[in-house]
Parts: sequence; structure tokens; C-alpha cells
Amino acid sequence: MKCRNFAPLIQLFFSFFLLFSCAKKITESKGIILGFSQIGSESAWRNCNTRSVQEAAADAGIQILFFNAEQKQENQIKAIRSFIAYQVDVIAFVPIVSDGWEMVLEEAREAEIPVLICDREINIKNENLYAGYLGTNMLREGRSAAEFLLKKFIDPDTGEIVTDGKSVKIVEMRGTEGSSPTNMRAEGFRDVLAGYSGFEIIYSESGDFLRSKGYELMCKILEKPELGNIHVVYSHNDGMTLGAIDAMKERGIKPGEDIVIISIDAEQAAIDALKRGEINCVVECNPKQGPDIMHLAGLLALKETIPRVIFMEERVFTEWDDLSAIAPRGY
Ligand code: GZL
Repeated sequence: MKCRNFAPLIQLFFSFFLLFSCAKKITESKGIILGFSQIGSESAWRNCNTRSVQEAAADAGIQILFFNAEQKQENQIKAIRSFIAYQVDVIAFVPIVSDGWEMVLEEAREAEIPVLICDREINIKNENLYAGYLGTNMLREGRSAAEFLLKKFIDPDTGEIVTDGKSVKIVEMRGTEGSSPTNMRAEGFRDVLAGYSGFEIIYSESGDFLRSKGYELMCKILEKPELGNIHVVYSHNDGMTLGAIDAMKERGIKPGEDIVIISIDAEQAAIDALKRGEINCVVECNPKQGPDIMHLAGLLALKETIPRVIFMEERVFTEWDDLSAIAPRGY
């Protein structure tokens, strides 16, 4: 039997292994490698969020593998799997929807790579599959929107609802179905109004956080005579709100006067519309999460524990405030 000499093959394997482990060692000495999966670029808010993450990574000396999922969950799952294969130090991602993450998070845990959930939240049974969540309190955002409505329509002296009919008729423009901002902004809004009989949500549909769909949705709603007189539009993001305002103006409807408008995000264009009286209340949702994400990624790379939930600071801007004091939004 011919005696095969396996020495070169074994040598090749070990030289490759040595090279790779040295490369990993050199990389570790250069800094952290962060795998980041972003949803897409559906709104000004999202683009600001992306800039914040990328700029903060550069400032922190963190090497970032940044993947834009183009609004597809399957692209996010593929990206996370590639981060695992590449053996990044930390994975961070913005889950486009709340469900469907268990399997890939199990794979990350098996690879002993910590995962930070950013911006949107997820629904999973085993919460140990991720290290923590950094984002915004979307239940509170929905509650703040409803609390503005109570102040706007309830006479403080009599406690009575002031409206031209039996109830205040509300149209809701929802964000991406199945996402935590949509679910929580809807829930928080309804929780507050549940205590008052004179507020009625007469129509609710998703515009997917897109300005174009906000325009189309409002055109469709304004052509539904069965809805009658609409008093309020509650919109889950400024992009959809701005599209709806375009549709109202095309029909001679004065936004902010004929129809009260409440919007969430606080991008510059919405603040400008608030100053013009075309929007009545803007609830801030802070996209500038990059520095906090990088701080947490640094801790996770050192195998430190981090808080389970961290909420960004946020404000509410209304037609009754000194709007001249609002600093430029940067997005
Ligand atoms: C909320 C964020 C939402 C914004 C939208 O935290 O996920 O997604 O409100 C964005 O503008 O598209």
C-alpha cells in the first residue's frame, strides 16, 4: 500500500489556522468588529439613524460591517448569518418586524456572539438570546399623541368634549405592520383614549412609514364619503404625515385647521409644518442612537453585561409651545 505523505496538507491547514487566528488577534488589537443590519432607507428618520450609527462607529474606531436589508427580514437574517461566519465581536440590528428571530439568535448564541437590539423591539420567548435593547419608548409616544388630543378637544372647565358631532372622529395611518413602533404607538394611543367615550377611531390602515403611501392612503380616505367629517389624523411617522398633507392641500383642505394632525418622529420638515400651523403636535422619536450603540458594543465586546432596556431622551412639540426655540433637527 502506498504510504501517502500528509505532512504538506497538515502543514497547510495549520498555517491557514495560524494565519487566521493571528489575523483575528491583530484585528482585536486594532478594535472591535461590529456587524450591523439596518432595515433600509424608508424615511428621513431611518437615514438619520444610519448616519448616526456609521459616524459613531468611525468616531469610536469600531470596524463596522453595515448591511442595508432593503426592507426585507430575510436579508437581515442572511446578514446576521454572515456576521456569525465572519466571527464579528458583536452583532447589532434593527428588527424590521417583531417576530421570526429565534433561530438566527440561537445561532448567534451558539457562536458566543452577543447581540444588541436597536430601535425596534422583538417578541421572543427566551430573552437571554440577546444582551439588551436600545431604542425609544413607543408606547409612551402613542400615549403622548393621545394626551395631546385630550387637551385639544376637552374643555378644561366643563370636562366636556368640544366637537361638531357626537364624537371626535380619528383616522390612524399606521407604520409597517408587525413592527414594534406600529404595535406600540397604536396600543399607547388607544390605552389613553379608552377612558373617554367621545373619541372614535373610524379608520386605520398602514402606510408602511412611506411618504408616497401616506399620500395614497389619504387620497383614498378622503374619497370615502361613508367616513363623513374627519376631525383628526394620527400618523405613526412624519413621512406619511407629509404625504397626507399633500393630499389634503390638493383638495383645498387646510391641514392643522380643518383636520387636526398628530405626527411622530420630529424630522425638520414636520417641525417646519408645525411652525406653519399645518401639524398640531409632533412627538419626538430620537434617531441619533449611534454613540450609545457604540458604547454598548464596546462593553459587549469586553464580555460585560449591559442594561436590558435603554430608552432615548424624547420630547413632545405642540402648537402651544415656543417653537422658535427648537434647534435644527439635522434630518
Ligand atoms: C421608530 C422607527 C420608525 C420611525 C419611522 O423607532 O423604527 O421607522 O418612526 C422609521 O420614520 O421608518
